[in-house]
Amino acid sequence: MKMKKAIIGMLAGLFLLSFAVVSQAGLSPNLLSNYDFETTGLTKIESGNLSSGRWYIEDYSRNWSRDSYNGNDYAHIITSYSRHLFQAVSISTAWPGHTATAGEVKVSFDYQSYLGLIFPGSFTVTVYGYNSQPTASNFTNGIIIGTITGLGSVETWTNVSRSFMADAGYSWYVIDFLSELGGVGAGIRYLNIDNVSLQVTPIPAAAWLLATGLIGLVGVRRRWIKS
Ligand SMILES: [Ca+2]
Repeated sequence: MKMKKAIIGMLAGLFLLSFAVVSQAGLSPNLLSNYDFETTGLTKIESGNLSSGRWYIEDYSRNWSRDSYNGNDYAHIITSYSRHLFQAVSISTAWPGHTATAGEVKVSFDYQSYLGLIFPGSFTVTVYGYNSQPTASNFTNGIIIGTITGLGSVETWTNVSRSFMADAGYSWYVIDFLSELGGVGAGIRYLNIDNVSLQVTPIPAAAWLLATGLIGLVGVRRRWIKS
């Protein structure tokens, strides 16, 4: 009897532990590639599927580009037009062995800008979730997980960090920066973006296996007690 109680206690403990592992997995590492813009340029979007981990821009003359100051590279735009800078991320590619689940999605980035004094502009950051690979024609048609608006002009680099709740775990995410800089006559309007991160709540594959395995063990134990 003592033995049986000890085994039951041990199984219960492991069972609770497995759920603790699943629920306390925390946020993933940064899923974005070239998040600091130091390594590769920005790709002009074409038709077809978007590749995971690449910064895309549309095919315009006045557009986002990679700029540099004092040895630091960043994404830069100087225009009064609406222009997208975005990256698509496949969870399975960006972090093998993990699946994003319903829960926290965290965005962080640094920016520096002059958005216009007479006709002040703005920029918007949106995170989308997708259940399949996004394409060049639907990169802003995903399920909106969160939007950041109302960011003003800042002379010095400033960090913005926000967390959103996703209603489901998506297989793909898109983070999109949309410039809407101030109107003509408002002086020089520019926006710089650097050090972007996107993190999601993960479930490690090992934790799932442990949890399902232990559910199976509890079933065995029940049969053992009955007999
Ligand atoms: Ca940088």
